[in-house]
Amino acid sequence: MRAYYYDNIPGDQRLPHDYVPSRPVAGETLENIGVKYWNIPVEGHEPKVNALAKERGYKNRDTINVSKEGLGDIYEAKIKTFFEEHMHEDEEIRYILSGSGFFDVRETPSDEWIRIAVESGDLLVIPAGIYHRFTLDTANNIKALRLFQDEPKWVPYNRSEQTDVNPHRVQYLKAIGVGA
Ligand code: KMT
Ligand code: NI
Repeated sequence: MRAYYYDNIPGDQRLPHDYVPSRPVAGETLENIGVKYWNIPVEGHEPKVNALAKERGYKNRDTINVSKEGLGDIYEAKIKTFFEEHMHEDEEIRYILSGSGFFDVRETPSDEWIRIAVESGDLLVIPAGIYHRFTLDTANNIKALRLFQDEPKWVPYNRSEQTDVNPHRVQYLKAIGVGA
């Protein structure tokens, strides 16, 4: 995992978009915005992932293969929706089994994008209420375990005036010490 501020230069979302020189983001900064991270080597990962899932109450899981081969007809549409800025009312938990990609999370109150480059062995928890998006990188494939607290549901709410007042968003801001 490597985190840095996204340069916001228009162009291919799959490119790194690292500033020159790079503006790295420290683990503490991610912690402050509620993003959690572990590295669990893929070889022999199961007991460790299971223990973490138990401890944090992740009762359900599935795997997703984001690639042309893995998604077939819905590939282009999925790539588009993954990259729309959105939030969820639950945590988004991803353990990367192979491949790589970028999760972008909004830092508040700066409203800057922080790009988190993930690869196999990375386990990322994106808190409920944070604005974020996902893209493949130029290698064009990632396989991930998706863990869920409850039913395997995944409802993205695209950022809008409504999501700004969504109770999960408001609660998130309160939890990170921003806003009321
Ligand atoms: C998501 O929710 O954005 C995804 O599932 C993206 C693929 S998981 C690496
Ligand atoms: Ni999401």
